Amino acid sequence: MARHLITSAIPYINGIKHLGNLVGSQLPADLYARYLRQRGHEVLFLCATDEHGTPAELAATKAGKPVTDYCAEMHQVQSDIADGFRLSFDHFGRSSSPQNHKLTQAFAGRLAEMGLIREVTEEQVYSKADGRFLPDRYIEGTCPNCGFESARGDQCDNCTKQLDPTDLINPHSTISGSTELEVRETKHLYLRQSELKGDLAEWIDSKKDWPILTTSIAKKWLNDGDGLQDRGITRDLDWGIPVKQGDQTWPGMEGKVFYVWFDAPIEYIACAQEWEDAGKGNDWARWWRTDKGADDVTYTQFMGKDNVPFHTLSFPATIMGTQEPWKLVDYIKSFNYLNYDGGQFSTSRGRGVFMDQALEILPADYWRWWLLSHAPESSDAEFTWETFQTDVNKDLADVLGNFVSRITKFCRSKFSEAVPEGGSYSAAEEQLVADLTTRVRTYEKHMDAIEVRKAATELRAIWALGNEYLQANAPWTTFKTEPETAAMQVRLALNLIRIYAVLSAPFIPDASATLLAAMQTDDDSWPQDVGSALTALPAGRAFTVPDNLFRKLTDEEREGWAERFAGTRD
Ligand code: B3M
Ligand code: ZN
Repeated sequence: MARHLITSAIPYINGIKHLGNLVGSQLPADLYARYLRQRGHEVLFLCATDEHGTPAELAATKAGKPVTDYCAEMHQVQSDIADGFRLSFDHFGRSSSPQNHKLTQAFAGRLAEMGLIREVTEEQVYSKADGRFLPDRYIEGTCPNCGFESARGDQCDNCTKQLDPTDLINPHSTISGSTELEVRETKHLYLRQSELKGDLAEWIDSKKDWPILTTSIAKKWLNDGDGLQDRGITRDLDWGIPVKQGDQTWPGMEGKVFYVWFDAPIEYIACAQEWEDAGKGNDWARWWRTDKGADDVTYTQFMGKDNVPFHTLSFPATIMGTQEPWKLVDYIKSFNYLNYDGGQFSTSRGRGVFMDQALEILPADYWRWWLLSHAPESSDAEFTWETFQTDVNKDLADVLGNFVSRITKFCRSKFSEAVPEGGSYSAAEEQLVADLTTRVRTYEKHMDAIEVRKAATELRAIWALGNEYLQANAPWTTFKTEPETAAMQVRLALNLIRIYAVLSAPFIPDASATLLAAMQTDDDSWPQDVGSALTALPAGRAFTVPDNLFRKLTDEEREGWAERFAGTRD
């Protein structure tokens, strides 16, 4: 039994995430956490909402609510949706928690002590009408690169060029619309991460087993062009963690807050403190401090590729720079993008399916199965309604669902609603045990390596073995001449349902629970030895025929959904 710390990138608070976000971090993290727990490991699985920064302030203003109320409400909304998708976080925290305030300020103080913070005076756009600086999304204007008229202060959405507020032509405040803007000097803190370049490069080089997607992005930022630049970690905003060094004020930094990307990853640690403070566990430090037992912990992070630079460089720099015994990540599993029906998911245009909408139209397992079995690991992937309909109908209804319904109904009609006795195995059963054993070992190998698609392919093949066995041995025919043999075949197949429930649980936890309940067992032990696992349900054990485990999606539904999610949501 090993100890595993697992975190998913923490979703921004400003709105509900789409399915591309879900499959890029939270969902595969949940798959892995569930799998490791089933294998008997001690797991701490954490996620939170990322609540600071201009997006949160602007969304609150748009909603006409104080930002603290807005964040509290949206945290609850995201938490409920996570429950709906059966994301099995041990704690779903908030980056605005008191724990994160304290810890973020402590990190900044320690980094200053280590000589890794410098103060920089820079020019920022100030709005007289609003009485404030206008960072990032608080300012819009014409893009100097492409002429797009609504480019934001941090980026042009049309040509994707990264911008500074001072680059914009004819800028205006997005708060008041005022064009009475001027450039003023303001002081900010920079993390001297360039000082840590050597340590970071060595650390990344030592991670030979990391996915290429992760290391290639890290190395690009480390070595390309500008290289690893020092990074501004403060902002002229009201909403955020006040800039302090530990519990001391920071002269000249009054009224400023830390940049959202500085405090967000620290929330991974603060979240463990929140977990402990909520009475859900004890000793957060055992997971995070190598001087308190965390050397034994394997720490795995999950995220989309756009978040990789912050997790391979900035956050490790924050941790290494303290020279304190914090746990560093051991493995970073990153994902490409999931596209939507020939284009991109778009939050601003409401294009694609968002997490709340997905749960309105189908139960979580349909989405979990499709998304995980198409996880964008080696390249971007695409959601289309056609593939969704075809795959769900085939894998879940025709292969798994059909196997379960065929064998339980046959047993009920020819024997009873209890596992029949029957004779002993013949060559076909021995062969099935051998084939299953090989496939289960391969499935474990892929799950251990977090090869999500490969694991799904193997699981699908394991389900198919059951149907192939029934097809080849046809207990409904055997029954007419050799009822004892048919009874043995049915006994084996009913036991196979229990094994399917156990193996499938990380992907489709609800269906798995339904199957175990139908088999009237709470024995969810992993099939270490497939042969003996096939005897877990003894002759005489009562069962019930589960109602349609998975239904088929119709053409009308598919067409309706394609139309509904083409993009209008505001
Ligand atoms: N909130 C970006 C995102 O949701 C950001 C991740 C933070 S992880 C510390 O994609
Ligand atoms: Zn542009």
